[in-house]
Amino acid sequence: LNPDDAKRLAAARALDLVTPGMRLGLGTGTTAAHFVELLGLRVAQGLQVICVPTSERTRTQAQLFSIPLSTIEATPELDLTVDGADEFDPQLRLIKGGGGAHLREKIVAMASRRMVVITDSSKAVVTLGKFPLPVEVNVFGLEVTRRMILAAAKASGCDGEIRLRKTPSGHPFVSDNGHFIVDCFLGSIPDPNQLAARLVAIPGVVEHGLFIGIAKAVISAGPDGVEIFGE
Ligand code: DER
Repeated sequence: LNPDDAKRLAAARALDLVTPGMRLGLGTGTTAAHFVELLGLRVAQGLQVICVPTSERTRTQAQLFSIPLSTIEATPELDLTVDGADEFDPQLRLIKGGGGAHLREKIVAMASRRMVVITDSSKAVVTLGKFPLPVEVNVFGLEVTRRMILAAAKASGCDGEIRLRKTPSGHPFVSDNGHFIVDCFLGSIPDPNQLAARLVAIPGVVEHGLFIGIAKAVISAGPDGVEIFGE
C-alpha cells in the first residue's frame, strides 16, 4: 500500500460519514483532494450536500466535480469537515498548514460540529514538531514577528529556525488571505498547548498550525489497513 493509495483509502472511509443533506467543510492537500474526488463521484450519482472549501485550490477542484458550493459566510454552521494533517499525536493534536491553508481550515473546522482527519499512517507521531510548524503572519513587521515567535518557542522549551516560506521562484509565499507564512523548524514541541497559547499572544501572528482539541477522529491508513483514533 503506497502512501497515495493509503490516503485514498482513508478518504474513502471518511466518505462513509457523509449523509444526504450534510453541510461539509472540504479540506486542502493531497489527501483531502482524494476525498473531494470521491465525494464528486457520489454527487454525480445524486448525493445531496452543500460544501465550503478551505482554499481556492479546493474550490477549483470541487467546481470541476460540480460539487454544490457555498461560502462560510452563507453557511456558518457545518456538520462535518474532512481534512488532512501533517502530523497527529496520541491526543489527536495536529500540525497542519503544509499546504498553506491552515487559517481557513481552522475556521471551517471550528465552524463544524465534527472535524475528522484523513491521513496516511506516516503522519502519526508521539511528539509533534518533526514537521515544521506553519504560522500565518501579517506582512507588517515581519522581522519583529519572526523574533517574537522565536522567543515564544524558546519560552515553551523549543528552539530552532523560523523561516519565511518562499514560492519555487523564490518570492515570499502569499496565502489565500494575503498573508505570509513562516515555518518553525523546532524538531520537537514538548508542550504544544503552551506554545499555541504563546503564539496567539503575538500581535503579528494571524494563525498557527497547531490544532488542539479540534479533531474528533483521525482515520489513518497504512500497510496494516485503516485505523480510526477517537470517535
Ligand atoms: O495544509 C494542510 O493543512 C494540509 O491538510 C496538510 O496538512 C496535509 O496535506 P497532505 O494531505 O497533502 O499530506
